[in-house]
Parts: sequence; structure tokens; C-alpha cells
Amino acid sequence: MTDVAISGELPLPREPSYLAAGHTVASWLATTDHKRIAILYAATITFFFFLGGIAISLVRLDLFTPAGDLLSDDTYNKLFTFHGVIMVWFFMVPSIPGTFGNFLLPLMIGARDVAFPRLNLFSWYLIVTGGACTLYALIAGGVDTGWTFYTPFSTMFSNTHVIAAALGVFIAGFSSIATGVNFIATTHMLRAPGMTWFRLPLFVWAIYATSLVMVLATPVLAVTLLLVIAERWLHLPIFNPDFGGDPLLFQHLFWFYSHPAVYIMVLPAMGVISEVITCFARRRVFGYDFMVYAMVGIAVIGFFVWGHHMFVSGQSPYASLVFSFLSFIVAVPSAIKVFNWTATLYRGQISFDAPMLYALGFLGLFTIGGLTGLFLASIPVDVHVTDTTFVVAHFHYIMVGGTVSAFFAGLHYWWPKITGRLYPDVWARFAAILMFFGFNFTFFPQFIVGYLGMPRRYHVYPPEFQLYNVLSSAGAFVLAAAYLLPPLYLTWSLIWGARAGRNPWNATGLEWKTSSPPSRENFAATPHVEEGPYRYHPEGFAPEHGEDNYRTEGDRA
Ligand code: HEM
Ligand SMILES: [Cu+2]
Repeated sequence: MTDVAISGELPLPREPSYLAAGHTVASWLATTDHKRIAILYAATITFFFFLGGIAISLVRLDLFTPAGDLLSDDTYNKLFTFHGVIMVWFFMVPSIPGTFGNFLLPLMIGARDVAFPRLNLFSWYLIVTGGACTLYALIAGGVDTGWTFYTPFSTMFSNTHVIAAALGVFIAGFSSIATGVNFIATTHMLRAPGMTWFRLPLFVWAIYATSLVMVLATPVLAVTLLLVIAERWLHLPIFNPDFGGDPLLFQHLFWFYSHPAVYIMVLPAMGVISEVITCFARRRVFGYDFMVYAMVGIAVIGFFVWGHHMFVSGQSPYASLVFSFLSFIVAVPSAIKVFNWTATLYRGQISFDAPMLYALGFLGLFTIGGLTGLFLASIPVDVHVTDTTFVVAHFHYIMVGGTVSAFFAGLHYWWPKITGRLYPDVWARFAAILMFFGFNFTFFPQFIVGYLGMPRRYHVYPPEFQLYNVLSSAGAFVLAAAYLLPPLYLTWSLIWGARAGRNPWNATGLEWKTSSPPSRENFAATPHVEEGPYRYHPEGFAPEHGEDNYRTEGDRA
């Protein structure tokens, strides 16, 4: 990785980097710099990721034997609830938007910060407050409802800390809404001169589409959780049929948010993957316009498929038919994206650096997750595998094989920009490969054993399922080991890593035009954009490394 000087570069800023601009605790906790806030998010979600991981490791340990003799039923329920609640609301939802969204959105559009820097800091405080509240509930006695808080169990029968847990998620929801509003305003108002909508990097489009979903869907979740709290606390008859309430109403409200939330988790991942694949194939993204329409399409159609979570709930069969049909339709834009990424790779000059290995892992795993989603969208198959480990495998292929792989792809791609340091390549590639194998080893057996009839959320199972569970548990520990590696070698790189130049990958994109790490102000002069992104490959074949497509106001003077 070398830093090639390119004619027409932006002038490098003279101020200190954002990391060097203040070393006190207050300079971090009261910062309004989007890049420092990104670091705060990174620390927070890393903390939650490992907490959620510890909880599920105990679960997998228990599942080594069919008798479930390690944990009590009660503890088992509390542990998978702990895992699910933490992973969804305090890791997945804030992960890519909070870290890379915050760090890169202003850089990629040539802005100095987000539109509302203080609101941005406030969003982080909200997620921390919500996290503390939920964590309190999960530790001080635990919660046993599963991450879905299904009523009437959560409102009537569970004698665990449901209110505190739901309140924490409610507060975290406001963090999501504030972030979404901020990113939408930033994209509309702060684009550099010449940065038209169809010159935006795909990551920016992804963050923009995600923000729309965040702003439109999250309030529904907030209201739903308030209703759960109201029924549990004040005994208002909302969901409990004994008092004239309707438990299906809860499921409709919950999934009206939670299906779109899947796209809150996966759209940013798609944005990361587009950036990484185009860079390491040294080809312009195939079908840029279609990539944009596909993301917007996913964001819109994602609102109309929530009923596929309710095929066995007793909702009207006509409703199920419509939801089944629409669920097949929403797969189309995702398929377009996979096709276009593959077409970008085709005849590309591919280099297998660590970010690319993670991205290729994403492609394979996300495709398996998406295809098994089609199985679930088909009503008769869903009735057979519903509430089995088949479903657990499916959503882990999307969320972990997809989003977590993309998170690591982005982390390795932008690490030199964020920290100014290079990491040891060999370790990074090794971790990527180990993660891919560990992942499949963990979750593929769950498709089979789920299809054979192993229910999810049970910890005692028939002995004939043991082989699959032993494979899955052993895989989980390989995977856990793989997840421990990046924190180690990345921390190493902070101290001993070689210094990164401004553009170690020869990538296009404004974020690579400023110093690594960037200064507080991002750019010394306002960039002026004259062409669309990804000018790797104007002729469609011969690679043109880092061809310059930006000039500055300064250049003209
Ligand atoms: C180390 C890797 C992981 C392993 C081994 C693992 C394993 C499991 C298992 C066995 C369950 C099923 C619990 C049950 O229903 O009996 C589960 C549930 C779940 N996992 Fe993971 N998981 C991992 C990572 C993740 C990550 C990274 C996320 C999200 C980012 C996630 C999200 C979920 C969710 C939402 C549930 C549903 C919990 C529920 O049923 O209430 N998992 N996981
Ligand atoms: Cu869904």
C-alpha cells in the first residue's frame, strides 16, 4: 500500500488531525466533531457486541448436550433474550450508521460536519442512556420475553424486568430518529458544489435511504413499546384478549417497524460493499443508477411485507397471500444489487486485500440469507420451518453473514483513514477467512436441523439432533475466536502500525483527498466536484489507478 501523489490533489490541511485536537476526556465527551462522535459510537457498539457474544456463547455451550444440563430453563431464556435485545438494538441498528455514517457522510459529500452537530452528540448520549437502562434490566434479574417482547406474555405473565428493558429500547429509538433526521438534512443541504444527487457515492445513498426508514418506522416502535409499558404497568386493555385487547395488534405494530429495521441493518451494509468492491476490482460500479433505485426500492417496499412474520399467527389467509407476494417482490432489488456487484467484479482487476475478502464473504453469505428468505416467504414452507432453527440460520446469514461482514469490510477499508495507521495485512486476511469458515460452520447446520424440526429457543432437544448442535456450537467458538482477532491486531496497529498516506488504496472518493486522519475541518479548501464517482475504469477494461476527478476552488485561483 503506497501513497501515490496525484496531480490536482486537494491541498492538505495544516491544522492538527481530529485525533490530536484535544486529549482531555471533555474534548471527547463534549465534542461536536462528527468524526469523534463516530469513534464514540464505535466504542459503544464494540462493547455491546462482545456482551451479546458472551451471552450467546453460554447458550451454545448449553446446547452441546441434548439434556440442556448446563443452564436452567429460566437462565437459558434470559440469555437468548439478552443476546437478541443487545445485538439488534444496541449493535446492529446503530453500528454502520453510527460509525461509518457519522465519520464518512460529511467527508464523502465535501462538508465540514453534519447539519446538526449537537443533535449528533445528543443521539450518542441517547443510545448510551437507553443501553444503560436496558442493560440494567438484563443484568438485575434479566428479561425472558425474547427480543420481540410478544404480548400477552410480556405484559401479563412474565415476571421479569420488561418495563426497564422496553424503556431502554424506546430511548434508543429516539437516537435512531435523531440520527436519521440529521443525515437527511446533511445530504440535502451540505453537498459540496457540483456534488449532484447522481454523483453521490453509493454509501451516501445507502445512508440516506436508511435514514428515511429510520425516521418513518422508528416512531411506530416507540409507540408500540409505550403501549406495552402502559398495559403492563397500568393494566390498560390493549393487547390482552382477556380484557378485549388484541395480541395480533402487537405483532402488526411490532413488525411494521421490525421488518423495515432489517433494512436499517442491511442497507448501510450494501453501501459499504459497493465502495469496497469497486475499489478492489478497480472498476466503476456496474449500473450505478440501478444500484440507487434498488436501494430506494428496498426502503419503500420494505414497509409492505411485515405480515410475512405472521403467517402462523392466525391473520387472514388473504392478508398472508398478499404479504407472501410482496415479500417475493422485495427480493428483486436485492437480487439486482447482487447481480450488479458480480458484474462489477467481472473482468475486474481484483486484489484480495482484507476489505475485499470480507466483502466477498458478504456476497456469498448474504446471497444464502436472501435465498432462504424466499423459502420463508413461501407460505407452505414457512409453516413447516417457522419457529425452528431454520429461521435463526436465515436471519444470521443476513445480519451476521451480511451486515457484520460488511462492518468488518468497512472497518478494514477505512481504518487507515480513521486512524492514520496501517494494520498487518496477513492477520487481517486470516481473520476474514476464519470468520467466513466459523460462520458457516455455526449456522449452516441450523438450516438442516431446523428443517428436521428442531424448534428455536428450546434448550432440551431429542438426541438425534445432537450432531448438528455440536457442529454449530463448535463453529460458534471458532467464530468467537475470529471476532477476537481484529480488536487485537487493530489495537496493535494504533501503536506500531506504519503511517498511512492520504490514499493507501488508490481509491476514488472525496474522503481519500484529505489527510489521514483528517483535520477537524475535514478539508483545507472546499472541494469542487465535476464528475460522478468511481472513475477507476473509464474504458471498461484497463484500470486507471486513482484517476483524479475533483478539483478545488483553490486550483482555479
Ligand atoms: C457469535 C456469533 C453468534 C452466535 C453463535 C449466535 C447464536 C444465536 C443462537 C443460538 C440464537 C438462538 C437462541 C434461541 O432461539 O434458542 C440466536 C438468536 C439471535 N441472535 Fe445470534 N448469534 C451470534 C451473533 C449474532 C449477532 C452478531 C446478532 C446481531 C447482530 C445476532 C442476533 C440474534 C437475534 C436477534 C436472535 C434472536 C433472539 C431471540 O430469539 O429472541 N446474533 N443467536
Ligand atoms: Cu421481515
